[in-house]
Formats: sequence, C-alpha cells, structure tokens
Amino acid sequence: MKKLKLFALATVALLGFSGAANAETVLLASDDFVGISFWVISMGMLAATAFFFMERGSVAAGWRTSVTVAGLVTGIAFIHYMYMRGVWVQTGDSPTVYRYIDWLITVPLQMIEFYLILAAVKKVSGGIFWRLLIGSLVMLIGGYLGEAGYIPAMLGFVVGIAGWIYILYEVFSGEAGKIASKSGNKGLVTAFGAMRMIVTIGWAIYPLGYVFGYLTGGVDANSLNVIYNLADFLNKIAFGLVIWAAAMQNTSARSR
Ligand SMILES: *C/C=C(C)/C=C/C=C(C)/C=C/C1=C(C)CCCC1(C)C
Repeated sequence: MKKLKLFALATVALLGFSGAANAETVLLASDDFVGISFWVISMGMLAATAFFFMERGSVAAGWRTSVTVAGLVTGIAFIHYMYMRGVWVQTGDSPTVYRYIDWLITVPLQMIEFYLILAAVKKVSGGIFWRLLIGSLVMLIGGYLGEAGYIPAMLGFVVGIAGWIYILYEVFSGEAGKIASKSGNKGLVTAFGAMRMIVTIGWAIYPLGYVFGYLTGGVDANSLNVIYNLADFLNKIAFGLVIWAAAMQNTSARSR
C-alpha cells in the first residue's frame, strides 16, 4: 500500500515536471539564448530601476532629478524588454518596432541627463537639451526607416550616423562640453567625461551591429538582437550608475 502511494506520488510529480517543462518549451526554450538574453537583461533593468528610485533620497537635492531620470530610463526599458522577449520567444522575429519605441523614449531622456547634470551645478541654457534632442531624433528615425525597410538600409545608416556625430560634437566641442570642462566641479567633470565615453564607445556598438546586420552581412537576426541587448544593458545601466556615483561624490563632499 505504501509502495503504491509512493509510486502514485512519483508519477504525479513526474507528470507535473514534464508539464512544467512543456510549458517552458512554449514560453522560453532552454536553447534559445537570444530569448534568455532578453530575459536576463529585463531583470537587470528591473533591479537597476529599483536601485535608482531607492537611492534618489540619499543624494544632494540638486542631483535627485538626474537619479530619478536614470530610473525612468531603466524602468521604461524594463517594460519594453518584457514585450520584446515575448515577440522573440513566441514568433522568432526581431522586435524592431518595440526596440525603437524604447530608444525613442529613453535616448531623449538620456540627453536630458546631460542637461540636468550640468544644471545641477551651473545655470545652463535649454538650447543644449534641444540640440541633443534633435540629434537623437535624426539618429533614431534614420535608423528605424532603414531597419524597417522604408528607405534603403544604407541611407538610413548615413542619416543615423549624422545624428550621432552631431550629438558627439555637442558633448565634446559644443556648449555642453565647454560648460562641463569649465565648471570646476570634480563630480560633474568625472560624470560628464564618463557619460561622453559611453555615448562614444558604448553607443558605437549599435551602428556596428547595424552595419553587419544590414549592410555587409555576417551578423544574423540572432546575433544582432544579442548585440543590441548587451549594448542596452551597458548604455542604460552603466550610464545611470555613473550619474548616481557623481551625485554621491557631490553629496558626501558637501556633508563632510
Ligand atoms: C537605451 C538605448 C540607447 C542608448 C540606444 C542607442 C542607439 C543608438 C546610438 C543607435 C545608433 C544608430 C546609428 C548611429 C546609425 C544607424 C542606426 C542606429 C539607429 C542603430
């Protein structure tokens, strides 16, 4: 009798397991590494969002908005990643439209960050923000039209690169770059320099992915999605952490 019960229990457990395994196969296959990267990065975005919102209160008042915006960027990305994962896992298609909607919201928010961290220590003109916004819109609209096939991939690339170069010009040699270098605030100079490196080197991953994915070939949809995913992880979370670190540096310098 006992043996029979044990057997029944084992059978039920096995059935349960295989049922769960089947459910998993439908949702996320164990060999779907692109899908796994979507999942892992969405959780990273969630953790970063919680972190930035909880840390907001520990930094000096002038830096709070910057840390809040960092949390908005990862929070918006988190939600888009949940949808992108769904599209990828269920259809195997690249979630291009969700990705670009995410970029269209989060990249301008990151441009606001350049403005905000300057404004945290100096009086600055709103023109900086508008120029960075226009640069990012040109970059993303060009890229989207090219990736979605509305215009030739090469044309989309050229337009996208032009927008990016304009952003780089503004943060290196334009008004924003000049104000940062003259500010004499250590936390700001460090953060601005690090954000600038992210926008130069971290962001370069996207056009490289685009070139190999659409222009020269050599990178398929699988790899392109992994490349974009890793780039987002770096460019959203590290970008926010740099701002948070500068904010902490300014905060402790002040309270000491
Ligand atoms: C959080 C998302 C970020 C920081 C996304 C950034 C996206 C780019 C820097 C995209 C750049 C592109 C070019 C410079 C040219 C061609 C097309 C793009 C849109 C991939």
